[in-house]
Amino acid sequence: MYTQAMDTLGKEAALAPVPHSADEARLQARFDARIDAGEFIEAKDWMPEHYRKTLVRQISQHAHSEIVGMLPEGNWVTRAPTLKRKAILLAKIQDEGGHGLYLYSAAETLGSSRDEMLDALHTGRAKYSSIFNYPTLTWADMGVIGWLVDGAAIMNQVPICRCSYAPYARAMVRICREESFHQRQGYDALLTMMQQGTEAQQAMVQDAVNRWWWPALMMFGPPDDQSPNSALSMRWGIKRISNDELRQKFIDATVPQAELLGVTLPDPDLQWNAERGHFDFGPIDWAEFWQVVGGDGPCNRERLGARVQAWEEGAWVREAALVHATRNEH
Ligand code: BYC
Repeated sequence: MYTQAMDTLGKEAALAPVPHSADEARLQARFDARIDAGEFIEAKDWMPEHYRKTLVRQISQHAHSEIVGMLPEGNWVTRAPTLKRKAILLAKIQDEGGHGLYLYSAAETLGSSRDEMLDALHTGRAKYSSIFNYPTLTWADMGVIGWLVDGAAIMNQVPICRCSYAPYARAMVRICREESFHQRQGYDALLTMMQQGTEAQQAMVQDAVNRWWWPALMMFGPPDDQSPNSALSMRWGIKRISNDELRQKFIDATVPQAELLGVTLPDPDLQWNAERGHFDFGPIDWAEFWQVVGGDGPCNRERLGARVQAWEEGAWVREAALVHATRNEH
């Protein structure tokens, strides 16, 4: 699997746009040398146009994921089982709003306005993580989102703290710290239900794990040999670890946690492979992934509809803020 992926990455890296002039070639060579030396790129530094575009795409999609990710959890704020769980859930959702703001700010340093990015989200041109197009049916889903979804997010995002684009890397440091709290609170909620709960509550946890396991594995993106953006993103130090490698690391870390929790993961092919030093796992339904990414998942319309409605209903706030800012100029 890995050899094939590396071959593909090599071929695609050759597709990097060629410089238009001798000047650009010189700047490009200097940029490549800085990347090779592990230096960070700042907003005012010269960068290839494709690097800028790739970053705006990834960072804005990441920001969209954070704010759309607030919606499935928002569904449970009024139904949290205790005051403590409600306070934790509210704090987590607020953190996610904050992550969205840091990330939109990081993308703005690349010359893309927040209005442009949000317009791309609202008109369906920009993606956000496939995971948030699944419904949250029971309270156990809040725990499983923390454990598996935030767990997958951390696995993917810790390497981004070393992303070559410094404003993104800096934003990720704080985000990852908060994500660790999110993951722990989810695991803690599930542990309480599994160890102190009724049989019905334990069954609810197992049902939530069954529904979220495969979509969580899809969060890491398509297999390396079907990932069109990976080659250049790896070359430029935007991505440090490939989609498949991160997915494998996540599975290896999560299986023992599931055992401790007392739940089974819904994959009959999941077993330790001593030769590879990793867990083997069954086939992922990539047709389902592409259907959800293409806008046709269980909750895509509902999620986008909620975002558009929030944008429209917030128009008066933006207008008032603009008028206030203009008055303060005088
Ligand atoms: N969902 O060439 P590839 C969180 C798209 S967690 C939807 O491998 P790339 C949170 C991809 O955009 C989630 N689309 O792409 C957690 C590309 O399409 P475009 C957010 C996906 O960018 C808890 C196409 O498929 N995390 O925030 O090299 C609570 C081909 O893929 C997905 C991040 O965004 C997907 N799962 O790698 C609240 C982390 N996977 O754009 C919030 C930063 C792939 O060419 N992002 N696609 O039209 C990344 O690390 C990378 O963008 C990815 C994809 C690994 C996700």
